[in-house]
Amino acid sequence: CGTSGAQTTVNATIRVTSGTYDGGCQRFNAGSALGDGSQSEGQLPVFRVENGATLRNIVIGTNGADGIHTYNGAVLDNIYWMNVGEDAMTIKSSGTTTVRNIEGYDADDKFFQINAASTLNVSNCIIHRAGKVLRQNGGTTFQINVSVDRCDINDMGEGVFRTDSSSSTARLTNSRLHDAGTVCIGPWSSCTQSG
Ligand code: DGU
Ligand code: CA
Ligand code: CA
Ligand code: CA
Repeated sequence: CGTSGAQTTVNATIRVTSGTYDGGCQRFNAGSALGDGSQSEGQLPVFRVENGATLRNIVIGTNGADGIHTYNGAVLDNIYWMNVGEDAMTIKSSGTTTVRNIEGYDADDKFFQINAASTLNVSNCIIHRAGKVLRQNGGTTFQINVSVDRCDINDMGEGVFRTDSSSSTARLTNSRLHDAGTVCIGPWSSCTQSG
């Protein structure tokens, strides 16, 4: 998807509860009812994807609000964030979230925010300008298992992976980093970079 697709304003979170929602590379801009894309907490997501459903071919425009939330697992494929809002994607409840073929810019703080014990597998991504690629919710000690493969990570203010949990694991493989800060921040049970 490029950034020149048809534009639509989203005034109520689009909920994807089964099957595949294919955005056809339209550009979805959050309306003010969802938030302003700043660092204020409590903004609403543009999309909420649940129960293993797939969200595909989406551009999130210059108001990203709270991005995409996943519940009980989800697949996100070919997503482009022109200007990440409060964060790009949040795992809200347990399950496996698979993210592939994504590109995102200008997350002031977090790109991926993980708020539940879960697995996140990311492949083929470009993340430019963020505080960090991933944050397990501050102060939480549940276990997450994260893999990031074949990504291009540029201009992180702080680093790549951050947790406060000594049971969580993270793996970064086959990726290119430039000004990406510290790869592993916090007491990860295991956190590795290879390839
Ligand atoms: O603990 O949960 O920043 O999901 C406080 C809150 C806060 C979250 C998180 C998020 O950490 O709102 O964006
Ligand atoms: Ca936040
Ligand atoms: Ca931003
Ligand atoms: Ca958020």
